[in-house]
Amino acid sequence: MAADIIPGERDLLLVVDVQNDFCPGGALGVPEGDAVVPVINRIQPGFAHVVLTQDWHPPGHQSFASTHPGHAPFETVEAAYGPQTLWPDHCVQGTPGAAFHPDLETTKAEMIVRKGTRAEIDSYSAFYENDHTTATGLAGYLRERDVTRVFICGLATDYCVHFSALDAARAGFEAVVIEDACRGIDLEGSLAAANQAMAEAGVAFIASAALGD
Ligand code: VGL
Ligand code: ZN
Repeated sequence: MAADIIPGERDLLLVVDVQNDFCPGGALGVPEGDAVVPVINRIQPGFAHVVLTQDWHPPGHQSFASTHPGHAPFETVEAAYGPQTLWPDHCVQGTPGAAFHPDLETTKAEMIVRKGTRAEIDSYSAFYENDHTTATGLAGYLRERDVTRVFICGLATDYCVHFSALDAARAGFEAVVIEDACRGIDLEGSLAAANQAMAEAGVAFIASAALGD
């Protein structure tokens, strides 16, 4: 089948959080999370630019249920910047759980964005921390490199992929989610809500088969 989309010099592949802790057996394992690895490896050579993100929390991070006595994972608490879902301890800086999945091709990446690095604030998006004002620097990087369209894949569809796609669109980039290169957590309908929010924000959805190789 002929490819519908041939990525060019102004396109970038953003690979979100393909880390051991988000794969089955990890601290916050996403169902079939590891299934994205061969898909992402297959499409990477078609992109001139690849950036990876890595969830990278210090011990005792604000998003960990263990930091909030009396609270359990997947409950919600009120943080200074709004509601915060509490997670099992995950992606602790320098631990094996925070490492990329061992089969993920990482040599092509031009940059790795680490996020959620400050103890007091979470960051789902690759662009802004959850206060929606503290920038990671990724938007500036993309503008300086003349990138206009961002293809997004990885984990989890309803959290870090979702918020990265919304912020990419808000920052003025074309945002395209590669659906079969993502998997979601789906906490209380979060996947359907995320898909709706992305569609309303003008995010496009494609299958990896639509990309030229
Ligand atoms: C993520 C929950 C907590 C993600 C990161 O990568 O989607 N989800 N930290
Ligand atoms: Zn996290």
